[in-house]
Amino acid sequence: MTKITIIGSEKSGKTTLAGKLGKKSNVTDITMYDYAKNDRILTTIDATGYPASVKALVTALNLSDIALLCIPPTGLDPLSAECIIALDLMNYKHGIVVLTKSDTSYAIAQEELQAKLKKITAGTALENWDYISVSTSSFEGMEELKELIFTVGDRVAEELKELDSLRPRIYIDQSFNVTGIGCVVLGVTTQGTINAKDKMIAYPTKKELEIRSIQMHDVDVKSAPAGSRVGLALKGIQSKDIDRGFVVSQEETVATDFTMKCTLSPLAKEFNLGDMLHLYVGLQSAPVKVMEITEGENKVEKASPGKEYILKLSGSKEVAYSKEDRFIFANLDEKQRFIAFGYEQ
Ligand SMILES: Nc1nc2c(ncn2[C@@H]2O[C@H](COP(=O)(O)OP(=O)(O)O)[C@@H](O)[C@H]2O)c(=O)[nH]1
Ligand SMILES: [Mg+2]
Repeated sequence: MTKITIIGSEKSGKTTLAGKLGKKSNVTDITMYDYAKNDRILTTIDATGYPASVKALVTALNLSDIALLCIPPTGLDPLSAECIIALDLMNYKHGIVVLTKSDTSYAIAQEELQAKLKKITAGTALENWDYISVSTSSFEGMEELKELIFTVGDRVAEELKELDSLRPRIYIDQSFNVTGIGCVVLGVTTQGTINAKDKMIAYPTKKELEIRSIQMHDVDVKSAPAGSRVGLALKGIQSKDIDRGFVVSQEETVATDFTMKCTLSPLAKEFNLGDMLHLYVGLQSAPVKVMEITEGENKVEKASPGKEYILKLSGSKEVAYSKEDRFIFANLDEKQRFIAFGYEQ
């Protein structure tokens, strides 16, 4: 099972490409496309809510293992630059840079674009990503792209195996009521193995539940390993009590205020004490106010690009997370919105 997200700037060919990789299944601010052939299952997400919504981008990426960054022949623009900064702050390890609309360009120009992008992304999370030129009009590169996705997918599958034995966690992205079955949720097991009859808890509200049954790609299964996209019928909870962003797990921390060790992107704008930021963890987001900024031993008034700080942040929305979760921060008032990553202290 391979899960990818297609991102990039507007009109870079994302939606057209997603439509060539699978069958459209549901639409919110992220649109999913499914493909299944033999033992190859691919879920493609088009982060349709982006660029209006930063959350749509982070949600899509956190539901996937591989990112496809689409760059058209016109090259980088502020939105694709913002995507690169987001991927780097998320330390997004697996991805492919897709040079789209190759039918409207020349081989030499594509080579130059690739060289330029390699230079720009040196030292970032995108450093070792593969590059491929594709056209959804002439179909150039389309078969190679599918092969490449599954090759990278095999690498991801190996890594996910190591997460099987950890305690199970599921990021929930949809919940609804099915007549005769009850509460059904869709989501991704980010670590651990889940089994039918497992008793778990929905965070942040801490409601107990039991997994009645598990489906993977519409097929009933008894258990699902780390990295699976699953549909779960749940017992003991109603669909109105669980929503996008919830974490189903056995133990999470729930908080509204945070003390975070944060690293600002070198490409971020500075921010000040008292500013409102947005934090993102898993599929959740929350506005938080910067209450204290500490640099080394000293309390300071502002945080500057490329530096590390301890931040005290205060919000009012409950967020569920675990110690090892990487938080991403955005300042929605800036043009380039992604500014930092951090870990709870
Ligand atoms: N010539 C050419 N046009 C393309 C290709 N892919 C997409 N387009 C066109 O580019 C425009 C934007 O595509 P779309 O998929 O909506 O881009 P998005 O905004 O990134 O989702 C549309 O008019 C597409 O028909 C391609 O490979 N070749
Ligand atoms: Mg689109």
